[in-house]
Amino acid sequence: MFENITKTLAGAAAVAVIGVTASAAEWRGWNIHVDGYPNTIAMDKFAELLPEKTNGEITLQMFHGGTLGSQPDAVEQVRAGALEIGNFNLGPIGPIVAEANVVSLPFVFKDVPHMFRVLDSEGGAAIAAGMAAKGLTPLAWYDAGARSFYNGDKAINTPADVQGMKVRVMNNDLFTGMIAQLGGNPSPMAFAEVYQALKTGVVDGAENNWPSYESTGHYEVAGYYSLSQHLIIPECICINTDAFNALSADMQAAVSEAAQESATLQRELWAAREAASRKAVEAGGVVVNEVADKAPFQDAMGPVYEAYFETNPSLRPLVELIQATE
Ligand code: GTR
Repeated sequence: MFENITKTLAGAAAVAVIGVTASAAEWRGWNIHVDGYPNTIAMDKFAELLPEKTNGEITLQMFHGGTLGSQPDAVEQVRAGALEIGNFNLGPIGPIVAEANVVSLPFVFKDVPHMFRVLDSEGGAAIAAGMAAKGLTPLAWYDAGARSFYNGDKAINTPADVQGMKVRVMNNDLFTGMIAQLGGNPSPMAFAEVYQALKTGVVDGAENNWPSYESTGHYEVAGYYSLSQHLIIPECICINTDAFNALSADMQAAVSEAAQESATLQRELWAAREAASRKAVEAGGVVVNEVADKAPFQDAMGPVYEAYFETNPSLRPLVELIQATE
């Protein structure tokens, strides 16, 4: 009798445990940025909203500061389902998803509002579908501003100023092509290695937006920031496609809503941080150089576009759609 009760209790406990593990998903998320960065705060907000909106069925533990690996590695981990969530820049996704690579064509967007108008249109839908098919479903888009060149010893005003310079870029043939067309030597490298590379002269320069230039301390070792604004690349909150597809329609809606709210917050924080970062680096002695004429940089990008169209002939209409979007 006693033995039976014990068995029954043990069985009930086992069912309860199975019940909990089967319904509650514990996700893990990757982010490259430090504390206080807009994306870090917004990803924490996403992690806070998920259990609220899913009745505790989904929780997310965020790993900030790139502690779970470099961005190209993390992209692969989310694709494979080893991680569920990542805040990714679309630059390193381009080599995997041809549609997503359009946003990494230099000067393809006029400005950030233009980029968001495209993302909210059928162009964005095509990019999102391409990503989802490769295992990375974008839930919402983050702002990453415009990227400009910085280096240690001179302002950059024309492509001739880039001649012979070794410039760090993110992993993507479009970026190596871009630097090569300006006469420089491209050096693809993980984000975490750039500070040391600039400091020791392994590279002469790099390129990024105001907040990353500041948060990484790159401005301390590369004090000329030239506003070329050659790349405007969005970022995503991305989820492993299988993990997303396994959710009920209600849960998918809840997760998407949490991501949208996170993105709204990120974009507000981003606008404030861009201004604050510029002010901070200027106070730190950075020489900011307004590039008076960007046309020579744009004109030099012809071969980069041609190479892209040669590899991806079917994506010409997507690029034309972006260029035709007001
Ligand atoms: C930042 C971006 C990161 C990473 C980094 C880089 O602006 O937010 O995701 O792509 O640039 O240059 O590697």
